[in-house]
Amino acid sequence: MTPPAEAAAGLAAVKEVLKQSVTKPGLARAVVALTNTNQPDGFDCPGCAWPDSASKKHVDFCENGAKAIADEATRKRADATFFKHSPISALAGRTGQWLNDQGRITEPLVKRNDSDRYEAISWDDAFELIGQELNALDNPDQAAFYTSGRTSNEGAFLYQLFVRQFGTNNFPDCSNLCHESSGRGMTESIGTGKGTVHLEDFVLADAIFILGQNPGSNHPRMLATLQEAKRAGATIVTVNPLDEAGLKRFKNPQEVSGLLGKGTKLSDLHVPVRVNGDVAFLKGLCKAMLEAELAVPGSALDTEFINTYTEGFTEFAADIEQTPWASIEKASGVSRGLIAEAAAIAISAENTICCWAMGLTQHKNAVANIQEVLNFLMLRGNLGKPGAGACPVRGHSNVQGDRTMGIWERPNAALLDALQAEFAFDPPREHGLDAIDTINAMHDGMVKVFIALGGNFMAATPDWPYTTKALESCRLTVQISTKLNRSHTVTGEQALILPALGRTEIDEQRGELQFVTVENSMGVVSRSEGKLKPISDEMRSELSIIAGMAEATLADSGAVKWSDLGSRYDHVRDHISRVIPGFNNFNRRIREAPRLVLPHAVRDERVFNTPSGKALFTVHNFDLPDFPEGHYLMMTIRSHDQFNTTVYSQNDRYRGIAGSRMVVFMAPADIKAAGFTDGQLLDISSHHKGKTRMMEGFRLVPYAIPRGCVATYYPESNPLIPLDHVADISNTPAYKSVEVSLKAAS
Ligand SMILES: Nc1nc2c(c(=O)[nH]1)N[C@H]1C(S)=C(S)[C@@H](COP(=O)(O)OP(=O)(O)OC[C@H]3O[C@@H](n4cnc5c(=O)[nH]c(N)nc54)[C@H](O)[C@@H]3O)O[C@H]1N2
Ligand SMILES: Nc1nc2c(c(=O)[nH]1)N[C@H]1C(S)=C(S)[C@@H](COP(=O)(O)OP(=O)(O)OC[C@H]3O[C@@H](n4cnc5c(=O)[nH]c(N)nc54)[C@H](O)[C@@H]3O)O[C@H]1N2
Ligand SMILES: [Mo]
Repeated sequence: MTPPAEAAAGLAAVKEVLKQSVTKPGLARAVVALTNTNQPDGFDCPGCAWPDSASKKHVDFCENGAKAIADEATRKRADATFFKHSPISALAGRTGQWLNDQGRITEPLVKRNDSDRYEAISWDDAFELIGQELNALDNPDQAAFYTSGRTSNEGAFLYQLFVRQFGTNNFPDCSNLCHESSGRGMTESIGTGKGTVHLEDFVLADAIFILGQNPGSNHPRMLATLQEAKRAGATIVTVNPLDEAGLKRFKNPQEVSGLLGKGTKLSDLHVPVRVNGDVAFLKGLCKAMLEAELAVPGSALDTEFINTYTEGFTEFAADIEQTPWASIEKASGVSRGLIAEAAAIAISAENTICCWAMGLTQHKNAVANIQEVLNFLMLRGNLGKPGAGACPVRGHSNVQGDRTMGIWERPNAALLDALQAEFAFDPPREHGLDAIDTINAMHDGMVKVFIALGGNFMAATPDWPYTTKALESCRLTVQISTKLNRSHTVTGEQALILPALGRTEIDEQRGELQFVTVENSMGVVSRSEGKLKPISDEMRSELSIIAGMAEATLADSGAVKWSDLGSRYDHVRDHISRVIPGFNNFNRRIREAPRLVLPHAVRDERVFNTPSGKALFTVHNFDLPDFPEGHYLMMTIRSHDQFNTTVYSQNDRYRGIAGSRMVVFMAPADIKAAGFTDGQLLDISSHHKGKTRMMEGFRLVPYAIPRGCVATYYPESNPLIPLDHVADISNTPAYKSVEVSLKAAS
């Protein structure tokens, strides 16, 4: 434990890039990879979904993008020989970090009935097994098809076509675990689930509120955008239980002053909200603005916008008026004075952007969080004008595109009609299972085949013992993966691992180089073409794997020749251009210009596609924290050295942690009150609906976090997360609102 950092990036980031690049892919491969990252003729960084810079830069990657690339570009191989010597039961005892460190999966593998080992299998036999098992089901709804957010647009489109032709909408995906609450809240309030800003809006913003997001670690390229915005005069407010280093100062590694100087101050006002205190805080913010308007009419609200474009304001204002300051302060943990300071910044700003991520979306009342952000923005007309808007910052690099392409368990009729017209089949109309419902369905024997296009479903989801049992109840589990992870150690009766090419790799099909496309967090589509030679000839592209599974399961039909679609991505794009809105003439346009901007009704035209055609003010209540003595609210967060379940090291540089991720952050005053000592080993129990889950061995770290709140790292603490503790409406696990108690390790 050392004191937390006061600034992000700088020389330390450059050193880390070099270290990772030399040790994993080697310098030569690393140079090819990094000079092609986020370049028009190169590939999209497989890290986060923050947009590339519009102006051409020679270097457009960050420390953590470089880590993700090095991790994929490694020359190390987990091949059949490795698996021969590694029974699955032994792998199950290893850490996620160790599993990932074994290298790339380089050939298809099978675990047969009653075997404890993976062994090599040919691609044809693997596809045949999948086809047989899928076709042996009583009905298509007995299979579920997971997607993680690295899949390309073309891969996602082909996958949903396969699955819908097979006959189900069971599409659990990482969105269900991530920004689902944003999508649901935004769609109801403003008629779109996508963010309403562009990268170019940031330099036009007067105020930027960043809520529940840690861009220094999870979207480091965003810091350069914030730096530009600051230089253009923006004021930044951060709302977060932790005063994250990355939001304090930024040392831009691409500027001499960033490497050697103090860097740029980013946050002007930090609001240390209690975990899950955001509804109360945002209501306080709105209350202060309404009070200012009452005192001096015309001073704080954009009444013209409210009257022309919204409905529900009267009920909203009445509810805010009735909400006492005392309960706002108590539930948010923020003083009225500090709320007033934040409100003053909002009122003096002509244009305000709100950015948010998992700190808002992973709570029981997460949809309410998002809708309160929209209420706040609407008060001053901050939707559909330059320099202002809602910016849900997406996680995986193509998670937004996967949804656009139809990876959704609740497809709308327009998509299904378009698929029907294009491919002449009857797509299933009933909604399918999301991630949490899939786990329950597997557990109860309703789903028997589980196929995952990327990701690490088992480790990313709550309640590992329950999820393990669910996966083990399947007849067949299939993981299409680049790297070994915990999900490969938890199998159905039979299991397959199918090795996929990654973003960084050359994808040649029938002698022709292929490229794919991705959509960033701001609705801009760009092409991505890998440049590295794959380390094994046995790895296949996601599209060709999907086509192989489909061909073995379904026959070709008039419009669909699977092997053609799996090897000619232009043909997939032709279908996309006719099925998905905004993609007309896709092949031509994506070749003519490096970026294709998708239309967006709110941003482009101030049109709100809600049933009434107006943006909706919504009313939400909040609970006062009322845990029994000795209980705390736990959030689970990412370190600086991981990408989701892929852990690169045991360190978290900005928070001053080295050597272990099994730590629990707690306020010094709470440590004292509980009679604990710094560095002590604790056991943590979570409590939900009468059920207790316990984990041993967390080291206690005193940290500046609001009282009554604690933090641990994801995914290590996922066994503590109750599966049935989810967000209302969006069904996203409340990973950041877990009631826990702590006791000295026995
Ligand atoms: N390097 C790297 N990049 C990543 C990822 C990664 O793991 N590593 N993951 C990718 C993915 S899929 C995603 S979704 C994003 C995640 O990006 P983030 O959302 O930034 O990640 P988290 O660490 O989950 O937590 C976000 C922040 O929310 C705060 N927080 C927690 N609870 C609350 C609350 O109740 N209220 C408020 N206001 N704040 C709260 C935490 O203190 C933390 O700073 O990043 C993406 N990019
Ligand atoms: N407690 C807690 N749990 C959480 C969260 C949290 O904040 N707290 N966050 C949630 C969020 S926001 C998310 S998005 C999920 C993430 O859930 P997932 O997306 O399921 O998990 P990842 O860790 O990103 O998946 C990593 C694996 O993907 C595979 N992979 C990587 N690249 C590729 C590729 O190009 N193709 C293929 N086919 N496979 C590839 C590799 O085998 C790697 O091991 O976790 C969720 N779980
Ligand atoms: Mo995510």
